[in-house]
Amino acid sequence: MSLIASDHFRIVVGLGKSGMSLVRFLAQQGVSFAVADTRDNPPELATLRRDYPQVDVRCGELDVEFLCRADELYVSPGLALATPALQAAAARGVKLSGDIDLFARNVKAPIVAISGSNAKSTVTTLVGEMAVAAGKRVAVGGNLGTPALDLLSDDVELYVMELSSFQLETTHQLGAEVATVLNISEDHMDRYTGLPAYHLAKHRIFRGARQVVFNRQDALTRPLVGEGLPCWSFGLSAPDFKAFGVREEQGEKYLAFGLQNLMPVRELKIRGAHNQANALAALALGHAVGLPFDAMLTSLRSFAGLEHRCQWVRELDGVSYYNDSKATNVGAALAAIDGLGSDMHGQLILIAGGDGKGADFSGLRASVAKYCRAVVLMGRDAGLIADALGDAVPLVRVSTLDEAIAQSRSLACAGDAVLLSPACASFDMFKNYEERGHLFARAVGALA
Ligand code: UMA
Ligand code: ADP
Repeated sequence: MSLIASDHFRIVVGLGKSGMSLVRFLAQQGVSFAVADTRDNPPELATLRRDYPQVDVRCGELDVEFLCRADELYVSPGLALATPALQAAAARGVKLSGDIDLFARNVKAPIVAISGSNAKSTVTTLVGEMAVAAGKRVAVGGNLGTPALDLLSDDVELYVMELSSFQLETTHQLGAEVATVLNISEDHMDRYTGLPAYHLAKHRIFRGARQVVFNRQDALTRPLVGEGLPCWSFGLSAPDFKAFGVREEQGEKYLAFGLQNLMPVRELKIRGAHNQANALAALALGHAVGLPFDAMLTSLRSFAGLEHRCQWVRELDGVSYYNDSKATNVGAALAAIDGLGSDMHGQLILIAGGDGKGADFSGLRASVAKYCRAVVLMGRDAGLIADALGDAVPLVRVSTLDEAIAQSRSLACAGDAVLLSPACASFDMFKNYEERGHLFARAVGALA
């Protein structure tokens, strides 16, 4: 039975992937709704017209009077809630929600909910693989891959959901079995008034949660929840009771839970200290929903990481090349620089730059000075990064990715690594971070 009122009128605002999943869900529920999108030709328009020709769809500038016909607007994550037409509708009593809120109202199995500035996709995928290894019928998606509403099924025993701050802004009550914010660092500052607003959006993930997982090395991830709620922590320090961490014994480092050593860190295929933290977070989340350690450790031993996340591409002339195109903010690039830099003998040639989304790049300076031989800068905000790095290391400005690779190659010495970890979104030069990563991997693969 759906928990959706049949006498209400709804408007789906935004006709991208999540908007189209809302359309499918609402149509299946047999309730009345319309669609609006600020774009003249939104990505799913043809599909909507083909599959749901009866649905009223308005493209172009949002019409407040039209929006106010609805009791509730389901706003796409790509559209800022600060959009004046949405605010005008809200001021007139229209409720603003999103696909995750509707998902939460209709879901029948426990949810593992994962947010954070970085590592969401890695941890979400890992927990999903752990659940599969444990024999669970699991659905994995959200901000990653399949939109939440498309995953709803009576067969599913566990949902593992990656949730972005944009999705959480429109989620009133999630009710996850376990929820986490993995880490918080500046991102999407073009959509938020500052870090506090971004932090508030992320922490909505804890609404109605029955258990929480937090990062004890990042105070901003700790929820303000009432006493009595089970809390599990993870971090790279040695673990205490109900905590996951790294313990060193006789020169061997172990992933550990409380007093129990679970497996040697060297058995992980994913590289860098940041990935040890990710493995521990996944263990904590899996443990909270009752996944057995055996199955979880089997998954950890075989998980080779996701494409474009500190992905090893090749070695040439003693220099390794890594594709970390998914590092679209400063925190992610820092994790890659620190994680790889501390794990190798040579130095890094960092390729960075792109659309900085209003970020402050000064946080890169200390790690760049410590681990980089040089930085090659490209893209729209190359100048801002150059200003923030100052004279920490030699800087080279280029205008194409191919030039960046050629320059990096000539700067690198045997034992070094060339790391594409831009600290920026890609949209100024590429379709998306995947295209940037693929072009990098292809060009590096072609070097003779
Ligand atoms: N847009 C308009 N007018 C509208 C609606 C959208 O101009 O009326 C534009 C916006 O510039 C926006 C773009 O369209 O950036 C896409 O927005 P959308 O809401 O149509 O996006 P969807 O296709 O529904 O995809 C969304 C998520 N996109 C965003 O949050 C921007 C996808 O996350 C997610 O996979 C998908 O729902 C399914 O749940 C992508 C993403 O980039 C991967 N997420 C950000 C991130 O990971 O950093 C948060
Ligand atoms: P998200 O889905 O949050 O963007 P991903 O798993 O796709 O996260 O990883 C994005 C980027 O974050 C990668 O480029 C990776 O180098 C970086 N990263 C991975 N783990 C961590 C971590 N624990 N802390 C900070 N950055 C990380």
